[in-house]
Amino acid sequence: MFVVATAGHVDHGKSTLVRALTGMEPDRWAEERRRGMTIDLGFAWTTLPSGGTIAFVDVPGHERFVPNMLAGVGPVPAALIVVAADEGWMPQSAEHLAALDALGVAYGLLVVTRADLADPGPATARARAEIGATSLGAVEAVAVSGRTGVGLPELRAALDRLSVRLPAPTVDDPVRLWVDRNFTVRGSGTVVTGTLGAGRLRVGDVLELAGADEPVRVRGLHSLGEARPEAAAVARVAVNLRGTPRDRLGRGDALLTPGRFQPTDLVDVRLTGDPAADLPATLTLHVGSAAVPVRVRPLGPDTVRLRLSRPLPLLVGDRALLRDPGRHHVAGGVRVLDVAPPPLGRRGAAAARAQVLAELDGRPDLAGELRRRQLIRAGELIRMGVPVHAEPVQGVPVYAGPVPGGPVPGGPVRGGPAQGGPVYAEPVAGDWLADPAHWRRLGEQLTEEVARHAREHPLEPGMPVDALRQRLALPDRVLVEALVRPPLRIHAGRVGAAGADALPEPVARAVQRVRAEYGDRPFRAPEADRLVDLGLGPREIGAAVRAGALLRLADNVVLLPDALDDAVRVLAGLPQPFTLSAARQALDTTRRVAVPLLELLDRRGATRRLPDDARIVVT
Ligand SMILES: Nc1nc2c(ncn2[C@@H]2O[C@H](COP(=O)(O)OP(=O)(O)OP(=O)(O)O)[C@@H](O)[C@H]2O)c(=O)[nH]1
Ligand SMILES: [Mg+2]
Repeated sequence: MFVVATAGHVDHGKSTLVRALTGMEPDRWAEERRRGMTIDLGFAWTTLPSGGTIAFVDVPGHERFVPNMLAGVGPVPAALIVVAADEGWMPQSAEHLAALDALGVAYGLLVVTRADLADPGPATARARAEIGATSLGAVEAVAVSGRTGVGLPELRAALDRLSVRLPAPTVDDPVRLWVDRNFTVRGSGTVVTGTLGAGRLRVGDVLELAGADEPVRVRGLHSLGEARPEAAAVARVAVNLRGTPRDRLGRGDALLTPGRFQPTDLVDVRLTGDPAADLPATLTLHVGSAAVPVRVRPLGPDTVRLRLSRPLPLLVGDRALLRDPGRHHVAGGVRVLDVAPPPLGRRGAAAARAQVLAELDGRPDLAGELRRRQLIRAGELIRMGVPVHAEPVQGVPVYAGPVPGGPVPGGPVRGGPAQGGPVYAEPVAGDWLADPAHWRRLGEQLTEEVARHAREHPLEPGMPVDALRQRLALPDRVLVEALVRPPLRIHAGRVGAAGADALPEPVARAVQRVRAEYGDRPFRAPEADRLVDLGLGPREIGAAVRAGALLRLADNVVLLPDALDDAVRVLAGLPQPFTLSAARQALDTTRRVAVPLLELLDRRGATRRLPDDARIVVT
């Protein structure tokens, strides 16, 4: 199917033309028919000589209804510009053309109507000149009369030629269906209609409604008046939603493929065309079928920041237009450069931002986004309209990880030039992507932080991962873990040099002294004041225990680590079972050591305590 919107001044014969071509009535309302004037969008379709189907979105020409006109043309890629031979170029001819130009519409035809009333020559010449200066460029022109039917066969043939020039629709792209109408069908519930510009809809699909938390489910689909299991772009569609009340959505809302869009109320854009130097501070942004008041903050010569009064599911590269509703004037076209721009807090930030924006053209650029954002989740980039799988990126290796938001359309998830598949940026951890230079710097910073921590806390076995995450201002622990490279390693939630749990020099010396003094009476523990003399406080003892250099039986009761095995050997030589007193004498020690030592052996299963408090060695 091929969808085309009409455009042109009031009463120039747009609806008459659609009626003549399709045999259908585009003016749906009684009031429209009574007043002989289109107020809201109309829809009709027919078959072309080639056999292809064409659907029309018929728009109102009256200046009061320009917002309705914009909701109709917003999602449609081709236009039928209608000019009456007897009236010629008029104000809304100009305003509609300016809107098409602002939206970047590149395909169209000029139809000079009412050719039975006047020579179509002058109107054709003027309109051609005006259209030639816009995104539409040189267009074919056909003179017709809706009254006599003259020129209609030529127009049908011209529409066929236009349809084959249109770019092939991207049916694998995510769906963003801008709603242009909603109504209720008895027995079925809420139905919304729109022009499906990309992607594919199926009965049973679950979609997101931008701005609402709950998903919506496609209960039924109609296209060209018939129920269908599936509709692929480009198409006019009517979508029956299961369980969604009609007042939940209307014109300007969008139905979305889940996980592929992130509604935003702050965007940086480039003004296209001939933007006025003194743009009003408040304008209306028209995109898709939506019209949203925005606050305009100038940044560079042709770049501005827009604060939307409600979030819209916008993508980098989207075309839109700004209109001054008071002055009936298209203030300019808009190309979205950034849908998640940084705040402009500090002094000079706006000027710096203008410089960044000067480099952007609205084409998604993965390497550039990574350079500017340094660290970002792949899913977030995809939701901005920046594919992480499109182009080989200089200096960014092949991505072999999962792509969030479901399978990537148009190719396998694993790929690379060797397999002829798409090329991906490689996540550094999870689905985090990093600018390679930034990632290298973070690695260096981590090494420095760990070294500094080791100097300042020599008794600790490395720096806690969470402390590192905070020092490096990283949003996720997995990033810290991914940055750790040998000789550093992660052990028990800390990052340190392998052997960072080895003993600091003074502690090692103190342990050496214990060994020298107590080696020949291994079950005698140094008294508390002796430990103090040796410089073994609780922290030093903790470090020595972690390093396996001392064995802690209780507070301030430590033995050399081999004492445990020796004790079992000695106790096994006693008549079984044996008492605490027998054990104490055999080990040549005091109750201070014997009690916790036997309890430790019990816990380890080397000895067992009997009901009468005697013990046996478990063999
Ligand atoms: N003689 C003659 N009259 C025409 C022709 N086309 C349209 N008209 C008349 O012009 C008037 C306006 O036609 P419409 O088709 O309603 O014009 P429109 O462009 O749809 O108007 P809006 O939707 O209000 O912008 C009607 O009275 C039509 O009968 C034509 O080719 N020849
Ligand atoms: Mg009309």
